[in-house]
Amino acid sequence: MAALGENAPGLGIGMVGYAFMGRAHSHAWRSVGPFFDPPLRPEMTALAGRNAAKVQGAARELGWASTETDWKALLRRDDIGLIDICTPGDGHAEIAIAALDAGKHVLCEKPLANSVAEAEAMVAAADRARERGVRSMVAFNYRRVPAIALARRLVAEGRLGTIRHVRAQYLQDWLADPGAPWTWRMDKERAGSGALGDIAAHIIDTTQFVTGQQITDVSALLRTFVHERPHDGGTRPVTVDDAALFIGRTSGGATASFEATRFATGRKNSLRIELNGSQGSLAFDLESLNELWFHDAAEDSLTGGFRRILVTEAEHPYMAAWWPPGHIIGYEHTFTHEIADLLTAIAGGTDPSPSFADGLQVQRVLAAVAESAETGTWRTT
Ligand code: SOE
Repeated sequence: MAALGENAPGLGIGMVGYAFMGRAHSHAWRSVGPFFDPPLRPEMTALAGRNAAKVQGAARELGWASTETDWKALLRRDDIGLIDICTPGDGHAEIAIAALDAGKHVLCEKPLANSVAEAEAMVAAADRARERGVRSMVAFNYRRVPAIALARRLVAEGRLGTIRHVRAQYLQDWLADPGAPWTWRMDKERAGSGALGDIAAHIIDTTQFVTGQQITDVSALLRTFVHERPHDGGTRPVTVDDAALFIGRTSGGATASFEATRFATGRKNSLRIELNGSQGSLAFDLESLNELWFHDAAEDSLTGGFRRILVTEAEHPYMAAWWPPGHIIGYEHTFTHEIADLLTAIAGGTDPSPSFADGLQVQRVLAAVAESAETGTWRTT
């Protein structure tokens, strides 16, 4: 009997970067075949990074067959058909545009870029490439949490009626200690922004994905609590926000509030979203990612109320590929789902989602939030 995926055509992958996201993506490239039997068989062909010794070590550890010290070398290789960009934001536009123009499919980490202008140039490159059958996707992995995909389905089926409120938060605490070291994530040049681009971008995308509506205008507050952090025996300035708060309206007439912070002591990676509609509500927290809470307003008040859906049934999005009901999954699986969907779209000749255009829409919201915080006025996206 043929092993799963044995007859599927191969697709060589070249990945740039091997830190946190590179490790998460490597795990997904390794696990997608056995569990999803995708129509293209990914080959972990080459890993790129500037430091030869470090990139070779990372390739051995993560399962990549070869290495390059210049990402441009990946684009010249015939055995590579897709570039996976896991660098800080300041590298996204240059690498993605060059890769698409070289005829390579692209998967790019979020946020799509460090500015709207860069994101627009990336969308233009994606449009040019699409005409040649070359595809692109921005990696908002939380769309692929089964409970979040289920929430979108329930909203689309009208189970909530008209959405009136969205309440979205992304709470972390890894910077609450002023002694926590400086990293590139605190540098505006490299990261674009702080909590705003890193984690508010996720709740913006999640809101737009689940509701099927766009955020149209915002009023915002950005705050930096710690202005310098330890680095190389001295300190370095923090040039980004530590927390981003904003309210907004959506294209479907809902009101929305957003809070993203790295200073919520005790909250480690809590992406929460609650929707209240005319016929019901939904609530989710990433720290309990196998659960979706649902309230059906039609139920009688004696026994009605929020009830927990354990999102592990074969009928639930993505779950048929994994374990029997009740056998929960985790953070890393969201990346496997993302890559399974990407490979299916490429093989089927369709556009994967979220597209670079979706990434640009998120970028416009990020820019509107930054402008609103600076000017103290409402801004449209
Ligand atoms: C760091 O804040 C970070 O790793 C983000 O960059 C990721 O996108 C998020 O999934 C978890 O937190």
